[in-house]
Amino acid sequence: MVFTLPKLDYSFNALEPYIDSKTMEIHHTKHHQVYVDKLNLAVKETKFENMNINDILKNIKKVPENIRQQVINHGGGHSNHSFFWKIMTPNSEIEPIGEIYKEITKVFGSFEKFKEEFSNKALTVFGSGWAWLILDKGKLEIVQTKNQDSPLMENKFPILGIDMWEHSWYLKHMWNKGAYVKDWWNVINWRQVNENFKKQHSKLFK
Ligand code: MN3
Repeated sequence: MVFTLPKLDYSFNALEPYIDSKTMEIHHTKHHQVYVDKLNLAVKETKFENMNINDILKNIKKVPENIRQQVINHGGGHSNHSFFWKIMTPNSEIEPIGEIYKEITKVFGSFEKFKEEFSNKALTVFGSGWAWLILDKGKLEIVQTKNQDSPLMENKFPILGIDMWEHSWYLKHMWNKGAYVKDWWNVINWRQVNENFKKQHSKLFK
């Protein structure tokens, strides 16, 4: 057991009423745990056991073909979910703060316009996948990825992301995924999102 399930910074019911307690519990202790377990199985007795998952994903072509797809699926799942838990909080600022506020306003015109564009990207994920705000060579962009594919595999750095697999909302919102996306905006940890942006940005422009 090398990769482990990260602890949540808040309790399962902390994101109520927007994300329900049962969904959080199952999502974290069952779904995410399976990604961790299957990743461990895939990299067992290889050098990848001792590496950081994000570094592995950034260099995915160096992973031998016989285990590569397993690492993409379960390593991506582990990385994406670890990221996702961090960008949510019961103490959301509701609107972006700091540097990311300035950049979002600059690139998308306003926070409202960004929110609309991002929500649209999330709602048009067909099948299972994610919508992301990423930095691509220093530029903010909204993209989708399929399944558990990580933006890191294309050298794109996640700043904000939403899980668009049905397991993220079905217990509470059922068929109404629009309601899930709408609710999700109330639990974003903009402090963390701003840190994600500053960290990647300073790496690029130092
Ligand atoms: Mn999920």
